[in-house]
This record gives sequence, structure tokens and C-alpha cells, in this order.
Amino acid sequence: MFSEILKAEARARDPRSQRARHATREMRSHHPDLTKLAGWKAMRKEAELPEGRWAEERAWALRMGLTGADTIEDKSIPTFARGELPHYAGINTFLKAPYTEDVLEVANYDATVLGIPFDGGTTYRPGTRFGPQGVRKISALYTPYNYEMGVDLREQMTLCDAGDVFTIPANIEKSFDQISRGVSHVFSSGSLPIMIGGDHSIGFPCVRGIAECTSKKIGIAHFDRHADIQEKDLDERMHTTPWFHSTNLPNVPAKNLVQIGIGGWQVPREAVKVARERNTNIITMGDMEKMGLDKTIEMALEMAWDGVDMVYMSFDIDSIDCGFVPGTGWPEPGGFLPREALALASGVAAEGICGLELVEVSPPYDTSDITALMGTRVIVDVLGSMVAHGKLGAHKRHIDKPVTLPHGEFEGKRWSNPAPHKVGE
Ligand SMILES: [Mn+2]
Repeated sequence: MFSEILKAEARARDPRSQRARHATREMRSHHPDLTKLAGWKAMRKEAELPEGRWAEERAWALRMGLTGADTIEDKSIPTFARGELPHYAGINTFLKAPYTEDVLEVANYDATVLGIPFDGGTTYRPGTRFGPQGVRKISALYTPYNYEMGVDLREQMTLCDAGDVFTIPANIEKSFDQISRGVSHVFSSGSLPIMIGGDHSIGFPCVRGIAECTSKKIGIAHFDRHADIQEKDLDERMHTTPWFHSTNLPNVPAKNLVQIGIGGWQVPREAVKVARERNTNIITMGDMEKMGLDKTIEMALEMAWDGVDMVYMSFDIDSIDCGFVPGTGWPEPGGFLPREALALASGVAAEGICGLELVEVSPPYDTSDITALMGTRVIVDVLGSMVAHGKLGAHKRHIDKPVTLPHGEFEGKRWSNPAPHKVGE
């Protein structure tokens, strides 16, 4: 037995048998249809993407953060971390995009992220008031480039983070008014509003904020396990009610509300009655499984866009199976796989949207930031899809009733010393 092992080892050391094995390996790795794979195409597509903005960001980082120590060989590394790198450092905005402290500046960007830290509409687990910060924190993990889509958001669009809307914790209606006002400001500026909730009650004031800036009609593509279309819950307009009130708006027809992923044991009969009365469109998880992703996207687009000018996207993170998104307000098993959800959201966004809300991420219930990470993915995939299909900015032509909000009186900078420190004087 031992001699057999010795013989086998000797055979393995023989250069002739090594050559033979090497030849076999090469033949196997040479896939005849390699050039038909998306991986091969994406590898080549990257070479077509510009890199100017990345060079600009590194130069900007040296200007803002000072040049790095002499011992550092990479001369693009500053002393103080600025911009994308390193991913674990810095003050996080969404995707480390510029923070537009002066919200008038959102007009300079194709899209604006705004946080809506509100969980006053929650009927079970709270915590979504921390959603915007949770999503921003883990978004620092990402680069702006997506391999399969062949897009680089930093090179192909402009993005800013306007910070959060000032919500009023104990008052739903006042918070709604603040939210609509904030969203209408961003939408009126021409920048695409991307809202990070917050619980799903924000759906109504977000849609209202957009709807008031246009005389055109708006459809809604809504991803969720829950129908969220009853009039009231616990005597208030909670996170179970946004589509009842949204589809009461004169330019938001109920027939253009498409609800994808609805099902399970958390859909109140009250909501189903309203959906039936208003003739909304519900595609269940089972429908999606039977039809497949492409057909589901096609059907959703057909119904949401029928006779309207633009489509708003509402993505409830709980539409994904709760095994993947533990940090949410009403977890429900049997939801989308992450890759199904991402494919559906990108597929619907490929025709263009007039706004996106990503809701129900609740960091206090999250594990390893995975729910917040999934939320980040939905947002960047939607933006990537719009960029890839040339749809970013398509909503602008429909802004025919822009709002103008007055700003306060103040000159100068906050927390600044009118007589700055001068060394040696
Ligand atoms: Mn839900």
C-alpha cells in the first residue's frame, strides 16, 4: 500500500505527466462560447467608460484634504480622507455624494438623495427613523461602477445628498406637510428625487409633493408584500394607507397603480376591498414565478404607463423575503429573492421614473447591515438602469407647475470665527 503511494507521488512529479495535465486544463478552460457570455462583454464594455470624473475627484481630494505624507507612494492619497476612499472612513452621505447643505444647489445635480427619518406611521416594529442613516452608512461600501450593467454613475450622471427632511416625530400630518414640501422643492429644481425612508406612510406625501408640480398624470409601480391601500389604520394615515390617499390625488389614477409581490398573511381585508373598488393591479409573488421576470416587467410597465406621462417607483424593502431583510417593520416570509427584486426594479426603471422611494429599512432590527445594504442596492440599481437606458432627466419636461419656497435671511457661515486664528501674530 505504502509503495503504491510512493509510485503515485513519483508519477505526479514526472514533468511529462505534468505537461499532460496542463494541456488538459487548458483545453477545458477554453470555452468555445466564451464571447457570448455577459461576463466577457462586460469586461470589454468597461474600456469604453470615461474616467475623467474619477481623476477629478482625486485631484479635488488633494485640494480639500492636503497632499499625503512623503512615505506614501501613491500621490493621489491625501492627508485627510475626502471623497470615495477609503471606504471605511469619512462622513457618510449616500455613496459619498456631495452634501448639498444649501438645498438650492440640488438644481445642479441629475438626482438628489433625501432622507425621510420618520416612523410615526409604523404599526408594529419602529426604527425606520434611522433608515436614512443606516442606508448612507453601508452605502460607503460601494463604488459607483457596476460590472454587468457597464455603467459608472460618477462618470455618467451627477448625484448629491441633500440630507434629511425635518420631520416631527409625534405628528403625522405636520411631517407629511414637511415631506411634500421637501420633495416638491427637489422635483421642481429638475433633479430626480430619491427618498430614503422612513416607514411607508411617506409614500403619500412623497407622491403629493411630485404631483403638485405638474399637470401631467402619474402612475405608480409599487413593490411590497402589503397592499397599503386602506383609508386609515389605528385611526390615522399610517404606513398601511399611502395608496388610498395618493390615488385620491386628481392626477394619480388608481388604474395606474401596479402592486408587485403582494401576498401572505399580512394583507388586511380592508385593503383588498379598496384595491377591488378602485380597480388597481396586483401581481402576486406566485404570478411573478409563473410568468417569469421579463413578462412581469412587461406587464407592470404596460399597466403603470397606460395613459400617463410618468411613473413613480415605491420600493418597500419587505417585498424581499424576510430571511434577507430582517431589519424591517413587518417581516413576511415568501418574498422576492434579492436578485429577482433587483431585476424587477431595474426592469421597471429602464423606462424611466419620476421619483423613487426606498422605505421600511429599520436599522435597530437589522443584522450586519444587510437590510440597509439591500436598500442601497435597489437605489443604485435603479439609477444604473436609468443611466444605461438613457432615461435620466426624462421627467423634467413634465414640470409645468414648479414650486418656489422662500429661504431664510442669513449671510456668512455657521460656527465660524469672524477673526480666524493666525499663527505667529
Ligand atoms: Mn410592506
